[in-house]
Amino acid sequence: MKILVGTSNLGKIAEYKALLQPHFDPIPISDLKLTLDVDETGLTYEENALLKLNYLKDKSPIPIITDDSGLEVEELGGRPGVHSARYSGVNASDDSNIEKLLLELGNSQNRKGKFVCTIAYFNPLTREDIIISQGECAGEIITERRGISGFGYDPIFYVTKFGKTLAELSQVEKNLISHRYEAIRNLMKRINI
Ligand code: ITT
Repeated sequence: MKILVGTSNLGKIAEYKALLQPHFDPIPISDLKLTLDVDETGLTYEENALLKLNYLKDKSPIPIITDDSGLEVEELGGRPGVHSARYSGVNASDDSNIEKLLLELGNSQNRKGKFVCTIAYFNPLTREDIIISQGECAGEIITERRGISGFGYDPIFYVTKFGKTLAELSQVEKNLISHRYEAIRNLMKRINI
């Protein structure tokens, strides 16, 4: 079954392509000539995932998933959190976001952090209730970038179990442990796949 992956983030699209197969055939919004013009004004991941879902809900003839995700750093009281994408300003890049985070964290000893992903799912064919699912991935923020794969904060997010940052893992390895993987797994259970 086809599924619309409601994101304009190319890194997320690549991961969802792998995570959703073989159960779903993931379709990017550009294939349906759609864009995601949504102001992410929500205070929680769920609110933002729902803002994106509701924007696409009546435009898509096929099931849709949207997500809102972010990095929560313990020492920073959970920041950047829902503001992760635009942490360093409206024209933020992955690089400028990392730069700001490393500056803020400085030499702090507590470098624990976690990625959180909240998915919203709706099937316009059955019109059953929207399903929300969540996943998390724990790690530590290192002081320098390592690795080139993935996206966002991956180069500074160290996963003890692998002894590597997420950007040093292959996509297959990241997809075995990531917050997005866990959220998808929880979603699949809810829709009996
Ligand atoms: P869409 O709203 O179009 O989906 P976005 O990038 O704005 O794209 P979010 O609002 O959910 O998406 O922001 C998530 C940000 O959190 C993302 O831009 C990264 O900076 C960070 N992030 C989320 N998941 C990540 C991951 O797996 N690896 C690294 N950084 C991640």
